[in-house]
Amino acid sequence: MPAGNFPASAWPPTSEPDARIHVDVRVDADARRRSLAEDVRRGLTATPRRLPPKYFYDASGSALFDRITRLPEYYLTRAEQVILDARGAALMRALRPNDVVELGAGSATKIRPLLRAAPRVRRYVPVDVDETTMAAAADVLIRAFPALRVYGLVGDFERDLVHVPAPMGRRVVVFLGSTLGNLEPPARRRFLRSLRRLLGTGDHLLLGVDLMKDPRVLHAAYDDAAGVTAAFNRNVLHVINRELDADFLPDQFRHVARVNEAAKRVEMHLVAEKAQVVSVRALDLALRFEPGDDIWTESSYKFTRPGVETMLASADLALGSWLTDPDDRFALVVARPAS
Ligand code: AVJ
Repeated sequence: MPAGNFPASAWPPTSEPDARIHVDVRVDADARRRSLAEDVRRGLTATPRRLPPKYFYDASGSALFDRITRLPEYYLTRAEQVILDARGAALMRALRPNDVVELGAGSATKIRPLLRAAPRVRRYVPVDVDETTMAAAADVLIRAFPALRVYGLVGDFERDLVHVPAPMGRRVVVFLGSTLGNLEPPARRRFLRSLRRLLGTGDHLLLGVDLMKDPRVLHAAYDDAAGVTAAFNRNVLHVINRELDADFLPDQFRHVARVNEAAKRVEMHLVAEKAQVVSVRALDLALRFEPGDDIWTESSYKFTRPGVETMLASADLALGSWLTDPDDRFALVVARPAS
């Protein structure tokens, strides 16, 4: 490429922010620490003690989750990928989006083959809390798709969907990985209603959900033999130690995964093995734990087709297609506005 027409300072062009990438930061490290502080104070002074699962995902938590997705027991990611590989491209060709919004986009690897099958997509809107990962993903994507613009929204999908820009033509909102299952039913309904506001006539939602199944299979997926999920669970205590100047001894908490069949969810808990007093200095808070005391760190809800239909209806959404893997472990759901 000739550099002759550019002033020396504008070359090489890699030092310039690309005009096809725009990043809107709605939550920075400080805002995140404040919401962690509030959630830790509320959750750890309540009965039962609990912590929201979104704080697992700092750099080491995200790396641990990545390892989880490759564990033999953790079937979710592979089952979803089987469906995406077999049906994703045809689905995108049928939905013909111009605008793709992805919630919890991460490194945007699942979306690439879908974008390949949707040549009319002009804009990709990833929503994620991790700005660094998003910036790197945006860079890779605009190279792979020369006609694509990326409008990154750095934020919390439970709070910041109002900042998703107005649609640029026909829209598909993508929410994969059964992350929806981490929300308790009331929060899930609120979230789906705010998601519904992103959709108009002719737009669709592509949703990945893990299905209810044999409790032994579920239990193994959340209590793997190599102990990666245990480390992932304990990581939230490392996050609190670092961000809020606390002194949890994570190794003195036992990882417990419990299948609650009636509630159709897998719960993760951290159970104190020894008596301890933990100080959370940034909150001026002292917490006493006796052996057996429990912190409920995650619910991972498992779905059924009728359950999904009811849930969608409560957010004015209607089920379109229901695609599962050959073992019926996971479903890729296509939904559209019901009215
Ligand atoms: C990322 C929410 C889908 O609930 O299965 C993995 C997180 N927790 N192992 C899930 C998780 C324990 C995961 N999601």
